[in-house]
Parts: sequence; structure tokens; C-alpha cells
Amino acid sequence: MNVLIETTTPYSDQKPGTSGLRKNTQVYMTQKYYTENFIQSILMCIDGLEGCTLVVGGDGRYMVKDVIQQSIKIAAANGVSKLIIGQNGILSTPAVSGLIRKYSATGGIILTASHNPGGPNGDFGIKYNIANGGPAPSSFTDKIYQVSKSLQSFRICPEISVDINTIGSHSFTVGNNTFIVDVICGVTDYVDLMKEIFDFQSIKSYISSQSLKLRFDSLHGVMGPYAKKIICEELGADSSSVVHAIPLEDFGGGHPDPNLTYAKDLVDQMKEGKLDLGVAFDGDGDRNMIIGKNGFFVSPCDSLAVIAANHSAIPYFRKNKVVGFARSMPTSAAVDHVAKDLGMDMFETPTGWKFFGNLMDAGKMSLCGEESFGTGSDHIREKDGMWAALAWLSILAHQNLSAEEVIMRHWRKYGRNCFTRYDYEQVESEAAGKVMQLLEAAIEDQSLIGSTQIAVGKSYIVQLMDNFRYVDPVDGSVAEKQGVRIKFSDGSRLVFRLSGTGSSGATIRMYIDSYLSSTDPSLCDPAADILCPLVEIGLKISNIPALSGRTEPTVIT
Ligand code: VG1
Ligand code: CO
Repeated sequence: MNVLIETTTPYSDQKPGTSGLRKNTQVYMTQKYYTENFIQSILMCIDGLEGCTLVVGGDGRYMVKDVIQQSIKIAAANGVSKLIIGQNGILSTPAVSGLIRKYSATGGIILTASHNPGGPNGDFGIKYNIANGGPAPSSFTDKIYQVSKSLQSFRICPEISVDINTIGSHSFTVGNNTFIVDVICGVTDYVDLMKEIFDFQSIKSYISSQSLKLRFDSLHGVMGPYAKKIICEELGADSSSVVHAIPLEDFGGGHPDPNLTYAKDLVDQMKEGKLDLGVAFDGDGDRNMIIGKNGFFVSPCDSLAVIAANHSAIPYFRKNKVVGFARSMPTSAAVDHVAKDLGMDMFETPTGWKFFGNLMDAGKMSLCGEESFGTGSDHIREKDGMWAALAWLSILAHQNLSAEEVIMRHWRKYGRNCFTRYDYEQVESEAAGKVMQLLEAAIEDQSLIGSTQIAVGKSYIVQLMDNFRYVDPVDGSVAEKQGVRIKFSDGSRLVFRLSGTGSSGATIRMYIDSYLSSTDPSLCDPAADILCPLVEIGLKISNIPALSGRTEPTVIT
């Protein structure tokens, strides 16, 4: 197979965000060699590229198959020895993480824009994961960006093409080297891993003995085949338990984001009261939303805390000692109370899963999560939607309670960290910048400290205002400006940051949380009622409505 050196012109905007390079699909489609440049840039940053093994897969969105063919050609020409590719190009993000670890690959390329819509008018994304199975750290993605800005050529074997729809192994000779492409079933290894972690037999008997009615909604993302295999075939639930299970290139026109807005169908079905547990996943299968009977919403912050408190219901955690917990900074401190109770270490990291990997590799932390519907453990180095669902099923089986009862019991023991998030999506970048400048100016002059903020008859005193700075306890790397925090004297908190996963304009996120003690008379009130004064205060301090021109957020969680 011939290797060609193709001349190209560099792009100045290939800067990975919170989780990979995400752009409108048209950017990849219409700009010459946009994809090729980025893949070449990734490869040039891999130590030991010659002779290495990489895992490649995507979430089934538009362009995934084409980009896999391009990746095969470019990897071959760059001296990679072997690619492991999911059949039909499909691999969930957690499955890629598991495969990298299982087969000791050097890394993996994941083709996904995760929860962003797909199709020719949606988004596409490319992400690189390192040898531990986790997202490349910022030092690595910065290097990719630097390389991409001056890239003059890429290497390609144009003659190589592989049938990725059929399982099988393919071998090519490139120069003096052999290049192998293994097309594997993307589901098998993942299911095997889940079987090592959970007690499938006891979950199965629980489902059948209680005649539990489940609804797993994959939103036409990557999780359909995984859900069918695990929930129906392995755990014996009937076929109606799995919906929107065929991965579609445009997710059926939907927004594959498991939250109350974009997975409203599931929430509405759960509200009818006939189903016991609802779960939704995002496009690439790393996020999960848990909904109990009658539409009871489990906040991801509470979900993490509940799994932490009940970790012994999961065989994996009985075998492997749990050493500590972690959460992203904007995530509520619900899990902190559990850590304190159990005498575990607790870490607070910036937003994005890449910050958890070092802690896990160093044996400091076993279980972590983010408020953005991400939960996971050190079985891999990505958040894992199906893992979270199976953790919940294990806990329900262990306690023989409903999801709502599990949460109520948790609040009565630990108190409740009431949480909500307001997203203002696709705001003009300039306006979003102004919101952040306003907040940063208030940090600078500390003008709000000590002030009393009053709304809806409640008053709060501002105690602290800063921009979160993280020093990695393992390698000492520093991440600055990871979110503006306003802390009040009663422990309530507001956080503001801009999203790093959008593809156009800017998304402003405002996170609000407040702690209620276990005996508070409002303990079980709706989060919206409890947090409404703080929301108003947040909007007033940040001036979001006036600066963004938005009277309402796009999504409320
Ligand atoms: C968002 C979430 C963050 C998550 C990231 C990737 O980032 O807030 O918690 O790790 O998406 O998730 P941002 O920068 O938009 O707030 V996924 O499932 O889209 O890979
Ligand atoms: Co995702």
C-alpha cells in the first residue's frame, strides 16, 4: 500500500474543548482536509505512535463511518500497527475506554459530539483518549492544538478500505510493516465487563420477582444495542423495556441529551405511573438520567451520593476497596456528606471527566460524578451511563425500595443538597463574555462580599466570591478560571461558567445549590420552590437576562 504525503493548510480553530473538538458538521464537511488535519495532529502527539494499537469508534452519528475510513488510511500511513474498530463503526464512549484498557492500547479516537444533535446540520466531534482509557488531559489537547496550527501535510494510504460492517480481521502491508484492522463486536467486551462488576443474576431475579417495568431510552444514540443486550437478553426484561434503540445518524432529529427537556418523552411516560424505573442515555452513552415511578426525578448530584452511600450493594466495590470520592466543582456537595460519614477522601475537580483520571490512576479515588448526568467509577476512565443504571438496579434490589424511597431515605439521613442548573444555549459569544466579565469584575473588587441579597422574601449574605482554580494533587498541573463561585453564609452557592462543548455561540450555565438539614420541614419540596430566591439573586448579580436578551433559560435541570 502506497503512502502519500498530502499537502494541506493548517486551521487556526482546532482547539479541543471540555471533551474533544466539536463543530458543526458542515465545518468538517465543507472545509478541505479539516478532519484529516485534526487526525494527523492527534497522531503526531502520540508517544510511541510507530507500532502502536488504537481503538476507533463513534456514536453512529452522521459522518462517523466516513471518518473511520479516513482514520484507517491516515493511521496506516503513520505507522500505527493495529486498529480495533467497533462493527458498523459503533462504540459507546465507555466501551472505548474499556477496550483501550482491556487490550492495552496506546489510546483511542472517539467520533462523537456526545449530547449535541447530529446530522448534516447538527454537530460532529473527534476526541482522543489516552492509554488509561480516559480523555486526554489538557496538556495533551493543548499540544494537538499547537500542532494543528502549523500542520503543512498529512500522511495517507488512499488504497486501504475496510468493510467495517462485518466482524473480521484485515491485514495490509504498508512499507515494511504489517497493518491490521480488527473489526469487533462493540457490545461483547462491554457486557463482559459489566458482568464482572455487577451481580446480573440477582438483578435479574429482582426484576422478575417484582415484575419491574423498565424503560431504557437510548434517544437513538449509541446505547440501543447495549441496552437490548443487557436489559432484555441478559436481565430478562421484555422488549418494550428498550426504546429508541436503533442508532440513527441524526438521532431521529432529536437532541440526544438525557435531561428533563430533551428526554421529556420518557419523563411523561414515567409520570403515567405504570413504569417503575426510567433511564435515558446521551448520544455516546456516557450520560444517564434516572427517573423513578410517577416521574420522580433523581438529581445526578443525589445519584452520585446514593451510589457512594450504597456502594457495598455492588460486588465490584466489595472486591476492590473504595478509596475516595470525587465530583466536579459545580456538582452539589451531596456526596461530600457521604464521604465524611464513611471517612473517605473527597476531591473537587473542574468540569470535565479528564480531571478524574489522575486521581484514579494514583489509587486515590474510586467513584465520581458530575451534575451533568455523568456518573462512573475506576472500572474505566469515562463516565458510564449503563454502569450507573446497573448501579441503581443493584441498589433497588438490595434495599427492595423504589428510587423515590431510596432518595427520601438518603435525605433523611444526610440532609438534602437541593440543586438546579439553568442553561442559556447559543447566546451570542459577546453577550456571554460580558456576563463573565461582569462577574470577574465583582471578584476583582470584592464589592459583593458581605452584602445582603434579598429575593422572594428570603435573604442571603455573600461570604465569598472567586474563580475556581484547581491544582491536580497527583501531577501538580494547574487549571485556572474554572467557574465563578459565589458562596453565601448559609452554605448556599451560585456558580457561573461558559460551556466548553458547544459548537456555535456560547452557552452560559448557572448552577444553584442549597443545603437543607434532614429535619428541615421543606426537605421534600420541589427544588424549583426551594431555590427560587437564589435563582433570582443569581440572575440579578449576573445580569444574564439583560445582557443575553433571554428572559428564560433553554434548559432547566
Ligand atoms: C459539559 C458538562 C460536563 C461534561 C461535558 C462532556 O461540559 O457540563 O460536566 O463533562 O459536557 O460531557 P460543558 O463544558 O459544556 O459544561 V459529554 O457526555 O457531552 O462528553
Ligand atoms: Co456524552
